[in-house]
Amino acid sequence: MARILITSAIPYINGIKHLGNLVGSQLPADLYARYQRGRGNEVMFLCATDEHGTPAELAAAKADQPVAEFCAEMHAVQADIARRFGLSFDHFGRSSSPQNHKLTQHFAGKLAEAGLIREVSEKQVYSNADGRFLPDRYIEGTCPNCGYDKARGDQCENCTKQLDPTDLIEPRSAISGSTDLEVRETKHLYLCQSQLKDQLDAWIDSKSDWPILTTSIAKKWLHDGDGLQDRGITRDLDWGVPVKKGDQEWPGMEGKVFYVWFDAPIEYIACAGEWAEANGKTDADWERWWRTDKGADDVRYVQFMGKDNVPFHTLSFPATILGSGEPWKMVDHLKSFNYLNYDGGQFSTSQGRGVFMDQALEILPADYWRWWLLSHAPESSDSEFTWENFQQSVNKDLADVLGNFVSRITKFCRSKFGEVVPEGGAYGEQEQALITELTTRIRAYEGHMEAMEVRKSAQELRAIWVAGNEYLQSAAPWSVFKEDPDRAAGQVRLGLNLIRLYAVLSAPFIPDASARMLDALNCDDDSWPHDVEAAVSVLQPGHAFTVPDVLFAKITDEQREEWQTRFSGTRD
Ligand code: B3M
Ligand code: ZN
Repeated sequence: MARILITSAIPYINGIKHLGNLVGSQLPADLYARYQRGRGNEVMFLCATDEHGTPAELAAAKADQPVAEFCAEMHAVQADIARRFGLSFDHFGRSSSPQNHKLTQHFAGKLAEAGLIREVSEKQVYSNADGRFLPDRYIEGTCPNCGYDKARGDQCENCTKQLDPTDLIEPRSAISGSTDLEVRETKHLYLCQSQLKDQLDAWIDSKSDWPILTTSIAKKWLHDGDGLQDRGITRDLDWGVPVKKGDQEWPGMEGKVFYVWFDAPIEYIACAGEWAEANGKTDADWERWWRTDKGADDVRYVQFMGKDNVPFHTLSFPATILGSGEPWKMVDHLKSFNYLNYDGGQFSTSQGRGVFMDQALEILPADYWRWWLLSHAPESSDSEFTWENFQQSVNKDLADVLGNFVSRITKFCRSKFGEVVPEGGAYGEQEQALITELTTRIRAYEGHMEAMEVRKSAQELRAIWVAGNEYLQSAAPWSVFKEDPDRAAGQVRLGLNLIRLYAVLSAPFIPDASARMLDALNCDDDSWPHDVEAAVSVLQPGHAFTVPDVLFAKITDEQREEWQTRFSGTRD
């Protein structure tokens, strides 16, 4: 049994995620986790909310809530939606957890001991009224370019000009509105990534099986221009992990927190500690996933993320781990995704454009979305969600191909033999041919799933469903029954067994429908079909079942048009 550690990029806390976010990390990670569990491997699948940084503070301010309270509430909301989408995390943690505070400070201490952190003096805007330094986007004023009076310190939203806070005319604090601002000198910590350049380069070179999308991004940051730059890892915010060296104070760093991108990936590790605490486990139980000196040397670690997150996972986070000099498990395979667009434009959280996870579930159950998103995952290039395409895939693949197969065979059986697997009828040549075809296809499906080729896996799965339909069409038990009921009984028995086979193979994509199929078959044997011949004989003559309700309803043109209109604008 292999041991597989899987993490998905951890979603920002600032709001409910859209379908583009979902398909770029959490959903394919879930597909892989479910598949590996289905194969009988030991899986640890971790995700969390990313709760620090300016976006969290701003979202809380907008919601008029203290940030800790906002994060706790939004975490519960995101956890609930994730559960309803069937995301089978072993733990859904929080980057604001005590475990992550401690581990982040631990890493900073180790990096400092290794001489990999330096202090830098910078000039920054201080608000006397607020008693704090202001990050760029907390400063507002009039744009020197277009005169817009709500331009932010980093950019003018009206004319898009990039700004420095000192460019603004009549700058004021976005928190209090105070104009009592001054420029002060302040110290920040920088992680000396440049010193780790050769080590990182060698590490990336050792990953010959990584997708080009991943390695090219890493190599670009390593080699382009002046090469890998040192990064500021502290910020002047209230909310975050306080800057400490292990459990020691850090002189000069009082009132500062670590930069969100420093602590967020560390949460992958801390999350395992949260999992242990939540489940009454010991430190050894989580360390066997993360410490190569404590059992993790035989773990395969796979990360899933959108392409914009690749630099942080191929350079910054590995720099933290390598620089610590400690034996932490590093990523073995990194699967990254392009973007999913929405109906001729982009999904946008800030503009509320597209379909968000909660809204999707108001319209249709998770499996409909899971199937469409995964079978159209933006792998080799960006892809696009359109309502026409969604309607077409759901109606064809799920309703016509899979749903219809299940309904036809169970109903035919009920009408001729009752709700039990019929006796008699040995499998003949046609059945053997189907078993041979399925064997080839299932091995191909496994290959694609192992390689995390999401679209190819979906295509192969669909072909497996189609093969069953074609068999049924040409075997035609409804005609055969009149002449040779015994042979028809064998065909029906095979058909019923195929439903079980499909339930097992399809579970990573459409877990609810799979469970309903097994339920209708009154069967809890969900073992993987290593031997297809044996797999289509699991349900024996005399085994009782029930005809399930319609597995997938078709999307009507009226529904499609209604949703198209409803989601054409922006949310809120
Ligand atoms: N929260 C960005 C994102 O959701 C960021 C990922 C962190 S992964 C450690 O795309
Ligand atoms: Zn402007």
